[in-house]
Order: sequence, then C-alpha cells, then structure tokens
Amino acid sequence: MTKRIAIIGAGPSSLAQLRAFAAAKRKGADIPEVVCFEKQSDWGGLWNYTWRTVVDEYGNQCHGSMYRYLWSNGPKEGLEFADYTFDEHFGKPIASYPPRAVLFDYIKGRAEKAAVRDMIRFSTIVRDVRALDGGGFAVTSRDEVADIESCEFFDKIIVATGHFSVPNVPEYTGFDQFNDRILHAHDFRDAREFSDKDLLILGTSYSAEDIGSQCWKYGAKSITASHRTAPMGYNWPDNWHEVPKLDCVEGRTAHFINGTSKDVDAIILCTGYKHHFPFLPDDLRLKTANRLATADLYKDVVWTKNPNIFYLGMQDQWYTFNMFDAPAWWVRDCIMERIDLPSAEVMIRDVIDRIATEDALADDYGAIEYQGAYTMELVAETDYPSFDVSASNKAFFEWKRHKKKGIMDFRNYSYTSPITGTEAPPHHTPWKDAMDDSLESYLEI
Ligand code: FAD
Ligand code: NA7
Repeated sequence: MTKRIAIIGAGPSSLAQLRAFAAAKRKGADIPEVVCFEKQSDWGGLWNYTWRTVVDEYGNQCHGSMYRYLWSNGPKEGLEFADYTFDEHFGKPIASYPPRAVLFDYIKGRAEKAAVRDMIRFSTIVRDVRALDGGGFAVTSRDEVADIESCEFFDKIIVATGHFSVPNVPEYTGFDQFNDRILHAHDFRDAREFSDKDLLILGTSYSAEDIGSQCWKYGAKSITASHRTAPMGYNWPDNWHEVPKLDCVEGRTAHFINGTSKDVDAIILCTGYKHHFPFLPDDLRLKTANRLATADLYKDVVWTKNPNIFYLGMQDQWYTFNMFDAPAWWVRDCIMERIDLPSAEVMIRDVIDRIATEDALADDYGAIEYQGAYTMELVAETDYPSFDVSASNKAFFEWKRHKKKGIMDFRNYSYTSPITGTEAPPHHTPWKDAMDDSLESYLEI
C-alpha cells in the first residue's frame, strides 16, 4: 500500500523535501503520496514577505518575521543549492548579498522547475497531530478559504514549520508605562518608521545587528544597543552606542545596569524566537534551545521518541538552503527505506555526541565548520550532489572578517561560488546607499 506522508509548512525546508521526492520520481522511483500543508496562501516561508503583523487574514498567528529592505545577512555563496545554481536561475553571475526578493525568486525558481506546487494545499493550517495506537497519525487541518476542517490518516509526519516566527518577548520594569512603541523584531516591517528617532535595541544577534543597521541606514537619529551577555563589538558609526543590560524604563528614559541612561522614542526587542508547535501534543513535540545540535533528533531530523515523525530546519543556522537539502534528501531516503534507522539507543547516543561536540566548539569559525561537516555527512549518505563545503566555509570566514572590518560595508564584497567557481561581480551601489531593494534594481533589468 502506498505510504501517505504529511509535510507541515512550505518554506525553504519543506520545498527542499518536495524537491527531493520529485528528484527520486524523475529517476523512476515509486515515491509515496505526499501532502504538504501550508497556512499561507503562497510558498517560500519567511521569504514570502507580508506587511501583516500579529495575525494573518484568517486570524491565525502571522508567520512572517521578514521586513522590507532585508538583504541576505550572509554571502549567497554559503547557501547556494548544489543542484540549482544562481547562474542557472538568473542566467548571469549576480552580486553576493541579494535582497529578499531576489532570494525568494531563486527559491521559487527551483521549486517551479521541480513542479511540486500541486503537492501543496495552500491556506491550510495544521491544527492537530495525534499518534494512533495502531501506528500512523491523524492530522487535523483547516482549509481557511473553504472554512472546512478535516482529519486524515498519514503514515509519517515531517514538521517543517520553522522556528523564527513565534517571538520570545521579555518584559522589563516600566514597559507598561512607556509612551511610545515597544515591538519585537517579528513585528518590525519598515525602517523608515524610525527615521529621526532615538532607538533602543535589546539583543546582540542577527536581528539586533541587522534591524539596527537598517534603521541607521534609513535615518534613525541614534541607536542604543543593549546586551544581556556581551556587546557585538563592531566598529559602529558615531550615532550607535553599545550599553550593558537594561535595568528598567521610566517614562521614556531607559536605565542600564551600569547606571547610565538614555531617552528613547522606541524599543525594539531583538530577543529571539521560540520553537513553538501548537499543533503537536507533548509526546511528539520537540523542545530544544536554538542551537546547532538540537535535542532529541537523530541526525537533527528523526524524533528519537517516535521515528515516524521528522523535523526539518530546527537547528540554529549558519548554513541554510544547501544545509536544508541534506536532511531533506536523507529523510526521503529514510522514508523510502533506502536508509535504515539504528536502534533507539544508538539514536539517543548520536544526539548526546552531537551536543557534546557542539559544546566543545571554540568559536564561530568552529561552528561554521561543524555545520558544514554535518551537511556533508548527510549528503554523503544520499544522491544529493556533493559540493566543496570547504569553499562555502571559506566564504563564511571571509564574511566574518569583512564584518569586523566594516559592519556597514561587508555587503559590498564578492565571493566565489563553491558550485560553479564563478566569482560574483560587485554590486552596482554600496549597500548603505542602495535604498531600492527590488529585484529589478539589484539585477539592473
Ligand atoms: P520558514 O521559512 O519559517 O517556513 C515555515 C513554513 O511553515 C511557513 O511557510 C509557515 O507559514 C508554515 N507553517 C507554520 N505553521 C504551520 C501550520 N500549523 N500549518 C501549516 N503551515 C504552517 N536565512 C538566510 O539564509 N539568509 C538570510 O539573510 C536570512 N535572514 C533571515 C531574516 C529573518 C528576519 C529571519 C526570521 C530569518 C532569516 N533567515 C535567513 C533564516 C530562515 O530561517 C531560513 O532562511 C528559512 O526561511 C527557514 O526555512 P524553513 O522552511 O525551515 O522555515
Ligand atoms: P537569536 O539569534 O536567537 O538571538 C537572540 C538574542 O536575544 C541574543 O542576543 C540574546 O542575548 C537576546 N536575548 C534573549 N532574551 C533576552 C532578554 N530577556 N533580554 C535581553 N536580551 C535577550 O535571535 P535573532 O532574532 O537575532 O536571530 C534569529 C534569526 O533571525 C537568525 O537566524 C537570522 O537569520 C535572522 P544572549 O546572548 O542570550 O544574552
């Protein structure tokens, strides 16, 4: 009997999974019946930009965390698909830090080539998944357009709902009395809202760095970035200051634990996201910190407590699109019984070992190499085309060095594709002066 597979979400991780099944079919394999549920009306996950915040048009939690004028935060040479290059998609070499619309176009291009759109049920949210006593799962979903709920049987579940959508929102004393905007990065959409404002940003990771940089680029009066643990330490522009942890807010005055203070017009909480799966019961639900080696997932994909449920893309990410491909091909082969799973003990040991290896990493460079090696480990076990991961690592290393050299200039550099060997051309305008982030402007078409 044909197996039925449910994939939840149609973001980059899921599109990699659909592409993997399509690739096997193209080679003549008998693939299972695959149904992909996507709560948004289009694919691409976070790359499918929405102006909406809080709730979507159906009253469900708004998935989108991306904002206008977002440019890739790492070089595209670190994320290029090994089976669909940038040169193939755009028909010419392009610069190394594409804006969102360009990367969205690239992701869509590969999915369209694989002809997987028919496998996706759009505007359909998964509301509940239950493991059945006799094996398999009952999946309850709601078609939001037809306004109909249905329950179906599936043999395997692949959770690919992402983990940068449900915000982690701390509260500090005085927030309830603050007279202006307090928002989380998840709800940030347009930096122009904060031009001429004095901004306080909490956090020191990607969102803090990039949202702060965006606001600086689009004319914020000043940026005050508060760290809980350690400052970002870049060579910031004159109107950007790093301060210790926030103590409290009084009126519009933010007080920090070193006794300094600053009057601010808005507070942006760049305080990260939660792994959140409201449709999963406790016995199926992943609980993990945002880290490279996730808890309870063999090879970072198989739920050790029930190996008929898989999770994609749940690790913290240096690598993204190409790294999503490796587990997607691997999960496909596992489901198609080309790869045998070991005993529960071996799977649990694998998780413990990966966590210990990550914990022993000396620095970010080690973390990049770790995730590159993970990608290669899984690639080697499938027919996904191998690629020169050391060249991708090198692009990331150079990227980090360029950020240290000039945090507002790093996107002006070019890197070499690990897949085609193409050297990216420089972009026509330095990032800080490029206000138009459209695909047409970037590609000069
Ligand atoms: P997502 O993209 O989050 O997709 C998950 C999908 O699941 C969504 O379409 C969602 O609607 C759907 N879904 C969720 N719940 C349900 C449900 N119950 N039923 C049905 N469907 C559901 N990566 C980079 O490589 N470069 C960058 O520059 C970069 N910038 C980023 C900037 C921001 C602000 C954020 C938040 C992330 C950024 N990322 C970047 C990382 C990003 O996580 C990945 O690029 C990628 O989007 C992850 O893909 P995913 O498919 O795992 O998850
Ligand atoms: P991250 O990378 O999870 O970082 C979260 C940041 O928030 C980190 O600097 C934390 O500081 C900080 N944080 C968390 N809780 C608090 C509280 N209570 N107070 C102050 N600071 C806090 O999330 P990002 O949104 O930056 O990045 C997620 C993805 O989005 C990433 O992959 C990008 O591609 C875009 P800590 O160091 O723990 O003290």
